[in-house]
Amino acid sequence: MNSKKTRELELFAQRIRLETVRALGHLGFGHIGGSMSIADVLAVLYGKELRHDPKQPTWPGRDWLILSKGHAGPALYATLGLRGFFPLENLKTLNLPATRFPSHCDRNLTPGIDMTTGSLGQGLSVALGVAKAFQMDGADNTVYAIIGDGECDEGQIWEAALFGAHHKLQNLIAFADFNKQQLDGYVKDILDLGDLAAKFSSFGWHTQEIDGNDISAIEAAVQKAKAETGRPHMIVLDTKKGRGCSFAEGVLNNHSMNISQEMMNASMAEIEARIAALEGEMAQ
Ligand SMILES: Cc1ncc(C[n+]2csc(CCOP(=O)(O)OP(=O)(O)O)c2C)c(N)n1
Repeated sequence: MNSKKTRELELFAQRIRLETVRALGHLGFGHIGGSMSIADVLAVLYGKELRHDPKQPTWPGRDWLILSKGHAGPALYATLGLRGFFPLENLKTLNLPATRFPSHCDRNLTPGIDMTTGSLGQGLSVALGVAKAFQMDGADNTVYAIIGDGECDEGQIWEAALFGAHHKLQNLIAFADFNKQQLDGYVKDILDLGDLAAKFSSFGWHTQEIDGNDISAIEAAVQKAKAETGRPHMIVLDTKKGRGCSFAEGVLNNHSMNISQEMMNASMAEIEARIAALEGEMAQ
């Protein structure tokens, strides 16, 4: 899928990265690694798949997104700001006193945030509960959830996995951001997940494993999930923590970093160059 739409989504993902680096850089620190790894899936959701209306954030007909790894809020705020839920300028208050943009997602503060998250392990259960409610109502809303790989060390994830398969919640599409790192090290060293996709399959989920920083692969996987009935969906995203941010990508200690003005400016210049190149390609 190398269509014009895919190019637009690639551009959107770069803009999400740009605004995330700007907001975190303005604050001077924050969760850069796990925000960057999900920029591509956010671009596909908010640029194409997720039914939403920025003017009515709680519109009953909307699809839901629960960002269970709530510390990656800055990437979701950048996405929502770019979609027009609120002025991007507001992200300059990120994590400051009285802000509507705390470091972790809060549904009572930020337009477009569907669940308050930050205590890992809870979001998938809530997403399945919402999906169950839509199923009982015969409603056609889809519930999306993004969980972390470190987060999969939580037992509650596996209770949720049982629940989703038992209730045949085909209206739930979850993504596991398999960036192989968590707060203070590699997931395999802290509590190894083994074959994550095989585990969800054995719990009865429809499961896919894809390059999670490849827009066209994400588009195709969501389409495939939507076509498969009778089971909840887990799309394991093989990603890089810090992806697309030169001071964070490939760095072990990139979970929450101090960010100097120089680091911010250098990273933003690189992302802006990528945006200009994509815009140039699209103009041809
Ligand atoms: C219940 C709970 N335990 C511990 C933490 C502290 N914590 C915050 S982020 C994090 C690592 C999460 O790793 P992962 O889910 O892989 O996120 P990513 O690497 O994608 O940012 C931990 C342990 C928490 N927020 N909630």
